[in-house]
Amino acid sequence: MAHGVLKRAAAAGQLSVRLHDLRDFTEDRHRTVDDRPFGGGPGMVLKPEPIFRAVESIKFEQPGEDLPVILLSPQGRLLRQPVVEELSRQSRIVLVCGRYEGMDERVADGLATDELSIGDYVLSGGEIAAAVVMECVARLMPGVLGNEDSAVQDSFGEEKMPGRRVLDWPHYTRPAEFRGMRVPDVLLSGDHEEIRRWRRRKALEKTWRKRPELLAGLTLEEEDRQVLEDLKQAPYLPVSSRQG
Ligand code: 4FV
Repeated sequence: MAHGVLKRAAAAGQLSVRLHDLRDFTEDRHRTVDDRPFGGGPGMVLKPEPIFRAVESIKFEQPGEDLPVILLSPQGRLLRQPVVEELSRQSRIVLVCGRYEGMDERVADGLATDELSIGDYVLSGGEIAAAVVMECVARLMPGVLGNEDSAVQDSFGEEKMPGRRVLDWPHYTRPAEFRGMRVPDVLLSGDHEEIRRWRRRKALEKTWRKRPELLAGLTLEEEDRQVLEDLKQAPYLPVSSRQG
């Protein structure tokens, strides 16, 4: 929160984050938030009561608000840019972060409105996953990104190819030649139409080579269909032998 996009979003009054310590919602003198799993097994499980009380205290502030309560866990649906755009349209969201082996299942069944995963791997806590969600959403807040980086040009950005989530085109900056590796001539040509076409082709090419599943089922415009046709014909040339 003290750096980068989240700091700028808070400074721009676009976003505020409150942290709620589950121990503040316990009633025993040991402020217990976890317990051993029913049915045995290793590790501990977060108890339901502190989580329910914490979220209900937030809901109590604005009765009637339909407040998204999102669990971060490997069991959640995968966080992707369309989900980030969806969340960025909400006025308020609650992110519930797990610890230990996870949370009592009644949190998912009886309190959460959604469950999100940042990827198929296991963290020690949901906080980093929550930070990923906050960073991605903050970047879409108006006035948060300086012109040095723009959400518009992002990979998967709706803007780049409306309706299509593709990988980014290659970016280059000075020097034009580095260790014998030259920047593609078209980018030095000043011919913006040619540059637009080159970038679109490169974004499609990268997506087709690295993430073909992103292109599945897409209706492509003629320009893009032609590019993919060419790619299918063109023998795959390793990176080093390709120029321009
Ligand atoms: C996770 C993920 C994740 C599971 C046990 C926290 C951990 C521990 N959250 N995307 N991947 N959570 O690994 O969101 O409680």
